[in-house]
Amino acid sequence: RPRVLSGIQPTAGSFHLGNYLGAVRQWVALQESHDAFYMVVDLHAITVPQDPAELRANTRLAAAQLLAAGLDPEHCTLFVQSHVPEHAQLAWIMNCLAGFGEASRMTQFKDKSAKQGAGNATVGLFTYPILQVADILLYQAHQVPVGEDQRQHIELTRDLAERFNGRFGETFTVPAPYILKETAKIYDLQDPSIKMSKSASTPKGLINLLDEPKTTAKKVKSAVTDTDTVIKYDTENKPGVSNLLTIYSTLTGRTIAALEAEYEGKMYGALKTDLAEVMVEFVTPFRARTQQYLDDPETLDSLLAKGAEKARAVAAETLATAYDKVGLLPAK
Ligand code: AQP
Repeated sequence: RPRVLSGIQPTAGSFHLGNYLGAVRQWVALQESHDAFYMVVDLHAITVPQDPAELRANTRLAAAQLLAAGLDPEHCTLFVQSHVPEHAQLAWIMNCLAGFGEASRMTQFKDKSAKQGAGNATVGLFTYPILQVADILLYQAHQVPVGEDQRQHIELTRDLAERFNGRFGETFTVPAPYILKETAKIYDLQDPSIKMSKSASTPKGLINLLDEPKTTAKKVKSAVTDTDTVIKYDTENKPGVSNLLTIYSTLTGRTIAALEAEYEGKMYGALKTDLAEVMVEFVTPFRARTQQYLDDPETLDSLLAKGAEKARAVAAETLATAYDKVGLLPAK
């Protein structure tokens, strides 16, 4: 079975709709057809300041949400990144292979470091994409299911895998991004020209899956559309409406064409009211399931421990090969 790997940060507490539709939803589907490794990337989270107690709680919360979304530990390997020390170890090797210039070209670093103010970003934030390279290569992943914003990091992963293989001999699988066109980028509900994001979106533009369902309904109903009245998928001229149609279509499994036909001649209000209902139906059981997993932290922790053990078996083997290829003297 081909292998997939992906990760999500435990930073914001609740996942947002972009995380779910852009990434996690695909993870759930791929666990049936692929040898799937999914992790909560706590080492990535600390590239920006975190409160230690909150980070710990959010790491469990992220795992609980992944299970609530449908990940099944019998069908995938679910773990916490820091439980597998090989990630940091391979990242060092990759740091020594990556060029300063190529790392400097990562747009996410440019955006995120700008937010921290000149000179304040950590070195960890700068090398974040290189840690991501290690995350992926450790598992010899064939595909990486992510949102569009991660495409550049997957390209870097491919470049470094090829560079390593070229220099030291065939070692790493060169991975491909797995990005579904329809949901590659879910947009902010208040500003459909930017992606929905925990750091850039205003609270009204961001759908947190763990929000009170009535808050979610309100946000959907006050989504920005346009001054036209036609409900049609047209990302160029109608980005707000198109985003709502994408969300609606993905959550219900109905095609955009079917939705356009259903809403022909209807007002934007009708679309928003119905989508609000669809959203509430989705988030209500999601919240309840997340809470169930949180209510039993011992089971959750032991499930993560088992996941880490399975992940480590694969990661340790890859790391040993990489160390050997590079010429590090094995400890006797
Ligand atoms: N708006 C989005 N549309 C589609 N996919 C998205 N992803 C994030 N936003 C969207 C995908 O979610 C996965 C997890 O991403 P992450 O761990 O990087 O999450 P994040 O950084 O918490 O997401 P944000 O909101 O994008 O954070 P900031 O604002 O800090 O940049 C990834 O596969 C990502 O592509």
